[in-house]
Amino acid sequence: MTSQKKTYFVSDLHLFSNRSQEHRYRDEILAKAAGAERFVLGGDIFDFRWSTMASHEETAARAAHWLRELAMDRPDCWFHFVLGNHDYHASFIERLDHLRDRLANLSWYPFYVRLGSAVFLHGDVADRRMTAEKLLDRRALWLHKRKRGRAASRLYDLAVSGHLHRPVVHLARRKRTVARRILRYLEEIGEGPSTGLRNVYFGHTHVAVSDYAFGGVLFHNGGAPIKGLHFRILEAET
Ligand SMILES: [Mn+2]
Repeated sequence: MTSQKKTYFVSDLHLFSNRSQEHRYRDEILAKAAGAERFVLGGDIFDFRWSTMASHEETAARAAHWLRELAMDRPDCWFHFVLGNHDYHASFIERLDHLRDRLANLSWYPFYVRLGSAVFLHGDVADRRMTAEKLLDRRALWLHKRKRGRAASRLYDLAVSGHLHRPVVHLARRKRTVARRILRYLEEIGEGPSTGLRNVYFGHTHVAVSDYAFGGVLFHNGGAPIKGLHFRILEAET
């Protein structure tokens, strides 16, 4: 891999929610994109569920603006935008085709993107045993999901600042379960190890994982830029 051919992966920025510390990493994202061939944004980049904006329309407009600015600032980098559950909102999805048509370096995908020997996906497929069809059904629940109110949001922030949401027990077992479910899904959609799959990059769980081997594939997760959690921008092997 030459220095001009780098691919980066980031997920779970949860922009527009109180808990996001995306601003601490903005410069790093821009700097890495400057030297990269590709940058995969792996879902929950924007958070419609916990947005502090007045309406979904405003969140969608700001999300589109953020994406457009990023792509225009770094025209030599191709941005692959994969939706997560928190940005799988109708008001935003409506804008994505328009955005892609106007920008030369943006693609978007509802569930995953395959680049060479790697798959990039959000990871909510690992919430339970899931097929592609079940994932579609579950995601449909997010399309018109209402914003959470201010009180719920405040309680959530308190939980976050108290680290109550921190993943705790049986982490090793959890990691294996997540890897197994993702792999089963990938096999079902025809992207399994027999097709040359070597690396899987995912988010959603907010638990940083690197080089976790399962079923002949390596799994990686950059975590999330939320207080108390580990986060990093991953360089991907494709
Ligand atoms: Mn998620």
